[in-house]
Amino acid sequence: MPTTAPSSANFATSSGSAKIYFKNAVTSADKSRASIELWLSTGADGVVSFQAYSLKYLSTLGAINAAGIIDETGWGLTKNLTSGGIELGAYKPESKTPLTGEAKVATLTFSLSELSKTDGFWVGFDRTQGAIELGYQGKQPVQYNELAAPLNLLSSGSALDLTLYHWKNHAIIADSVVTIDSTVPSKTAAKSFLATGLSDGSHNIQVNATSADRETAISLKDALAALKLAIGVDSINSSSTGASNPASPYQRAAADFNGDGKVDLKDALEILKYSIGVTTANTPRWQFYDESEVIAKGAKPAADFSQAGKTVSINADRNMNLVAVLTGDVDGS
Ligand SMILES: [Ca+2]
Ligand SMILES: [Ca+2]
Repeated sequence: MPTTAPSSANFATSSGSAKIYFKNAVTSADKSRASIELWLSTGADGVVSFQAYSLKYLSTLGAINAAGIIDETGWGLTKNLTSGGIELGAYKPESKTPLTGEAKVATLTFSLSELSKTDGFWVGFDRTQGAIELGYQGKQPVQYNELAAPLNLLSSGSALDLTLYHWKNHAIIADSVVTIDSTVPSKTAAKSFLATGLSDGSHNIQVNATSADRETAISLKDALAALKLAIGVDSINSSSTGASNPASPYQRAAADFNGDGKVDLKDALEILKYSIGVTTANTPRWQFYDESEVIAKGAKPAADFSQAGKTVSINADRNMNLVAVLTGDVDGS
């Protein structure tokens, strides 16, 4: 199960900044093995050496073994494993160029004992045990000896992978501002939002889109569609074919322009005003609904994740799809 990597430190270098951090912590399902990667973000200067004398793995029982430290950088990696501590040193061979960008320094792999599973197992930098040092070509090395709290690999929590898509054309929406318990999740290659290391229990998810395209999406057709819904005609003409189709729950949500929970003539009138450029009390707003919400016939979805967000219970890794609705854009054009 992946976790967050809270243990990291920033270095000020002569021409920028560098960072050392953990990522990609994985604990096997039976909690018998754990691994974590140590990464370096080099900043503007090329790094030629790396030394850490303060890397610790901590167990109340001392029943942990380091199964291996694997150098994947192409550099020589020296290592010294002591009881509960790991010293790492990496040096650039003459044939190699300085490290720039993001570089994986090492993968640390641990076998875990039965007892450590209940008592916990930690890996991190012990700030009392010495510095981390980054060496730069022709420049003074920089040191850092304060790091965030160690990472408990056995309390790694759950991951939430959140995908947002438009209700009509199913286009993925990736420019939204997503927060989970006030933390911004990372964006994946698939344009979803991934939060990891979530503890069991309730979490607040907020989604607020910043997407443009509001003016052009809202036209007279939307005002007419809202008008039909307001007078009880539960069908809407397709923006592309003109065919009359039953209104979808998301169209009802889009038609409630003033957000008072019902679709009436006030909404139709405001959408009409907006479409012709008259100032309105309400403006188009993106709303997001859980795809799995059960919606009664003729109703609209109720749980909007925009603004204050919604509370979701998370007890295992899960994917969640949220359907995006732009208020006022009733036909989804
Ligand atoms: Ca309304
Ligand atoms: Ca429209």
